[in-house]
Amino acid sequence: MKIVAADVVVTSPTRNFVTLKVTTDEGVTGLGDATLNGRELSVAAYLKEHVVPLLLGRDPANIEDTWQFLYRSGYWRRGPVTMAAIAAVDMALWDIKGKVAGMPVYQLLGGASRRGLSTYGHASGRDLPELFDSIRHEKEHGFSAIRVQTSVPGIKALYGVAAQAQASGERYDYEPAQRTALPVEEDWDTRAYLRHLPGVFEAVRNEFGPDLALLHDGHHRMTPLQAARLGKDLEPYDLFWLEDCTPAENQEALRLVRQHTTTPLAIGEVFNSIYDIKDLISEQLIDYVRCASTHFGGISPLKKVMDFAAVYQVKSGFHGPTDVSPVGLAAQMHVGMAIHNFGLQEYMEHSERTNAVFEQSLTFVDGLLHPGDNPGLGVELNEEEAAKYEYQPAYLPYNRLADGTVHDW
Ligand code: KDG
Ligand code: MG
Repeated sequence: MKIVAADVVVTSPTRNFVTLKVTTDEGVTGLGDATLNGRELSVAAYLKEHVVPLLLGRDPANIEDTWQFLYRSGYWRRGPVTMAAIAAVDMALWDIKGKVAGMPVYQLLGGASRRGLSTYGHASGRDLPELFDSIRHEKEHGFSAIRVQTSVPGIKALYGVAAQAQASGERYDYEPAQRTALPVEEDWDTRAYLRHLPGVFEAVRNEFGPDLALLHDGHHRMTPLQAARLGKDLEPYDLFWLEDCTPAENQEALRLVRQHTTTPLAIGEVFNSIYDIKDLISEQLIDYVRCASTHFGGISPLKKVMDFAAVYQVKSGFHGPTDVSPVGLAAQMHVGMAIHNFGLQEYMEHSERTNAVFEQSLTFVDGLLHPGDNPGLGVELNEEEAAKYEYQPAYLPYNRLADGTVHDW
């Protein structure tokens, strides 16, 4: 079998997605996700200009060889653009392999290690009543693990907090980050945040009891010492994990955080290769790997990093926001089904319009996500629907401190 075409589809059904569709001479097609939030067209161009010409004529069966060829022959290794492009090819080839075999990809990765994937939902509120409402809503939706993000007095706009309360009965705005034609400025004050957050978790624990798994995303904003203090202050509330407590590019920081707290740590959503995370795993400085199939080079490296992590009792907590497309989500669901050291899957649910563009076999029942048993990844692209939605320039926000200094967002 040979690859005869590889097309890059950019579509924006409520948000931008970059999808690679690989076609073989036998008419089998495979899909891959190459979406890089806020920098989408750079990956589309990388694929079109530098990867598609290399794929034509190759045997789609040789996934590992193609991965190594794209990684090594480019000379300029790693980086989010390169690795998202390689990820899309890797996923598309696994999709094709599954379709040819007549099996879902998780079967090719070793078969199911569980009935389905435990997931976490997202709650936020500008005050405690709003936050409690939001948590109740997520619980009713089937989640038994919930990420809690809250406003902080004195900070106007805060990561992960919806700007409006949900109207009763309506789905919650899970991913409230502003997306605008130019980046909007938000404000930040770490001391105010550190003072406020433990009280919120105390109130949530008192209201919802000890069973509910609670998570929190620090979104890279603290120094190691601040993160260590927050981890300690949150210990009485028994978090499932504290995510991205320090900027991810300084992995040394986690050594200090780890020395001071037993709050479990999760990191990796912005990592794109094993070299970003290997020391964190082998030194047991983290508990959960947050890497996403889309930004980590695809299914092949995600499976490998999790097998490596298994040696150190480190589990998965793959990044599943809505900027990972349904194809990327499916790819990591198949990995999550197969590995022994699965931990928890982030699940943000895509919009109805997105689900019309990406027809999926996934199921979500009683908090358990399953990729379905269709051959391959279980996602098909409805190209007519995709063509309806043109690319929209959409930047993430950024932060400034009170004195005007740019801070991590
Ligand atoms: O593109 C950025 C988002 O994916 C990120 O802000 C979401 O941190 C995030 C999360 O944990 O889902
Ligand atoms: Mg995060």
